[in-house]
Amino acid sequence: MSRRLKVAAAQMGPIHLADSKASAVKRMMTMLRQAADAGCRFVVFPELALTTFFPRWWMADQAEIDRFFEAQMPSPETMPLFELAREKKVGFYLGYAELTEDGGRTRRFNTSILVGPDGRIIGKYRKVHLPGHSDHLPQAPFQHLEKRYFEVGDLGFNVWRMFDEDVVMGQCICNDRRWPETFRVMGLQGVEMVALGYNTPTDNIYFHEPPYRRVFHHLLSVQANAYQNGTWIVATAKAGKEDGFGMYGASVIVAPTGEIAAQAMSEADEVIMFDCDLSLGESIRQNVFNFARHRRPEHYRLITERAGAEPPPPTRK
Ligand code: CDT
Repeated sequence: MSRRLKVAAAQMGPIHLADSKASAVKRMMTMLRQAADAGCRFVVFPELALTTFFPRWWMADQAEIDRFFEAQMPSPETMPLFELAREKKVGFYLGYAELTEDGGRTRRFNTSILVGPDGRIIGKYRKVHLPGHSDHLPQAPFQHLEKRYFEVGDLGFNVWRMFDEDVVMGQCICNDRRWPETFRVMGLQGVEMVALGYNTPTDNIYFHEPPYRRVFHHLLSVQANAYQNGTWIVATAKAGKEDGFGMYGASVIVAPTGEIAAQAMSEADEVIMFDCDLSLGESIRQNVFNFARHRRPEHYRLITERAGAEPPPPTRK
């Protein structure tokens, strides 16, 4: 019998600083209903889906920063989303800012969760590849302060079994998609589908890049990683202009062949869907990317031993 999972990427348009978490949840519920009514059983929402992309703002007051974080999940604001998903028997991925007490220490992570169709949290991921900077750059057109507001995730890249089909599901967040290690670690656990949410500014604050090239790099990353690991990838943006600061859309459902099965057309709330055949990745994982037969880990030691590049000494002084 064929194993299939109809999934949706529920792209969100902008969430402004003044918008409440409850209003974001209401928008997500509208999209979850739309996806469920069309037969989807899994919905992927964006990274930091409850608030504006707050790392663009420099804030010094910890109480002000913590307004963007959740100390519990489900939280009072997100509970209606969990209840609706349970009623519709739809699983989902949700990104949010997590605040947790750990041995008397308050810790903050950029986090995502997988929620099963029974409304229970199956798996948690804390973002490993935090982009941006931690210092104040008031001259920049906007900032990217993830390194200031979050710790590096401590849970690694895991996979979980989901749904009656026992889909091997993985998750990661935004900048993680640019790093092949993210997907290879999940690939080595037999991943069949990866859920990921993102917030990617249309402009680069470090050097000039035309916006089309930023979208190209996003698509290049998810398409290549889907193919090289024989996995479906559902990548969902928060997009549009938040208080005037642009983020691109281009949410996509990518097949294990690397081909785009569905792509968002807007930078607003938009649901895209695809009925994913889970056997599609098998021929790739059993042939060209049969890891057990073809990988040579004895030649990959530098990948875990070294973070930065160290070129050999120059030949000419
Ligand atoms: N949220 C997030 O991780 N954004 C980053 C911006 C980096 S700019 C190259 C991203 O990788 O999309």
